[in-house]
Formats: sequence, C-alpha cells, structure tokens
Amino acid sequence: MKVSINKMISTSLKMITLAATMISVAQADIPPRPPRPVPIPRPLPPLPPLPPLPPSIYGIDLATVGINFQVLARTSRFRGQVRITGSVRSVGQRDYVSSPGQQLVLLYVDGRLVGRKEFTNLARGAYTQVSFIRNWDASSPAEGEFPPTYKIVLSYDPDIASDGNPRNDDQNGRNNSLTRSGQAINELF
Ligand SMILES: [Ca+2]
Ligand SMILES: [Ca+2]
Repeated sequence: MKVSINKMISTSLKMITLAATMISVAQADIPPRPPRPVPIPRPLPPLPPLPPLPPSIYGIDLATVGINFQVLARTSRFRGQVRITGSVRSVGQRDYVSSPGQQLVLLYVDGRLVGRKEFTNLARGAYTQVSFIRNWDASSPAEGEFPPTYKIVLSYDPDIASDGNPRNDDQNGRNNSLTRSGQAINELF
C-alpha cells in the first residue's frame, strides 16, 4: 500500500511537471505584444513665446530663429515622445509679402528631411513653425550617446529675386539656416 501511494505521488508530480512544461511552452509560443502607442496630450502644449524682436538693418529679412525640444509624453525614466520644432520669423523692418509656393521651411535630422512647412506672408515679427514628433530613448546609443543633429533651412523659389516683387527678397542670407544637437533632448529626461 505504501509503495502504491508513493507511486501515485510520484506519478502526480510527473503530471504536474509535464503540465507546467506544456504551459510554459504554450506561453513561449505567444508572440510578444507590440508596445502600446504612447498617448500624446491633445491639444499639444504651446511652445514657449519668442523673445522680443530685435532692431534690424534690413528691410526684408526672414530668419531661422530657433529649434525647440519638448517632451510630450514619458513612458519610462529615459523614454518618451518628443517634439522638435523649428521657427522662422520675419525679423526685417517690413512685412514679408509673397505668393504661395515661393518659400518654405525644411526640417532635417542628420541630413534626412523629416518636416516641411509652406507659408506665404509673414508680417514683421510674425513667425511660422515646422514640427516633427518622434520616440526618444535617452539611454540608447542612437539617441543618448550619439544624438542626431537637427537643422532648419529656409528655402526660396530660385526665381524669387526676379519675380518683379521686391517684398519677398530676403536681404540677409546669413540667418537662413540653423542647427542644434539633440543632446539638449537628453537633458530633458
Ligand atoms: Ca522678388
Ligand atoms: Ca534672412
């Protein structure tokens, strides 16, 4: 009788072990769930206000005035979604008045185009912006250790200087592009 009970216990243990093995195999066969999309707050938080317009010696002048980084949502200590925003402002003494399709601002990451914004007129002091939202991992090599460089570029129609409209002739070409390292994004985490 004693032998029989021991045998039963042994058999039960074997069955439990087998069942546990089957469960673990079944679990291993289930593909991992894709990560849930990060909820982004809507409406998007406003950008910080631009500083007061400095005096200018130029009549017509559009300028790349800033590249701003914001954390929109955080998924862990070092991960989240960030927004990169480039700003172009009319910093000359007079309004910029043009026609559609003659100017736009481009946003690049390490030379790759990731955003574009077309615009037409920009009154003195007014600005337009181009944004790009992406995942960011401040603990990764690609972002944390070697962060990409962002660049915004003002792009004009090649014929803009000979279109008969002097009010869209940017007189200062030295402020038409701007770069900023993504290292500043890591400092937000
Ligand atoms: Ca022109
Ligand atoms: Ca300019």
